[in-house]
Amino acid sequence: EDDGRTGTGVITKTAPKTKKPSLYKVLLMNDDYTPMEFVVHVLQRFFKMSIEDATRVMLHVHQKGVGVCGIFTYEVAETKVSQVMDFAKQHQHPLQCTLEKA
Ligand code: TYC
Repeated sequence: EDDGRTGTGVITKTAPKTKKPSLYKVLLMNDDYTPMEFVVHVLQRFFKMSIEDATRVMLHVHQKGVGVCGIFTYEVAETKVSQVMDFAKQHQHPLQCTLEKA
């Protein structure tokens, strides 16, 4: 600050606030009924994965029970979860997708 009058004020510069947004993992859960091809399609459609990456992630979830589809800001992660859940529901598959703080 500077009082603009006497010219004796101390000038203090504060660093610009550049708060990094918190990141969230979008998780896919395994189940016994959703077809493997449907899960691969979901990963390609909503997470822009190649067929090779989508197949890898799908098989990981199938074998381990859960897997990470991607890491995003809260708003993007929440949108992905909604899109996947809506799409699964439309096709009457019990596929579950959730988010978790990274
Ligand atoms: N376990 C399912 C099957 O055998 C395939 C599957 C994989 C389902 C991943 C959900 O998130 C999932 N048809």
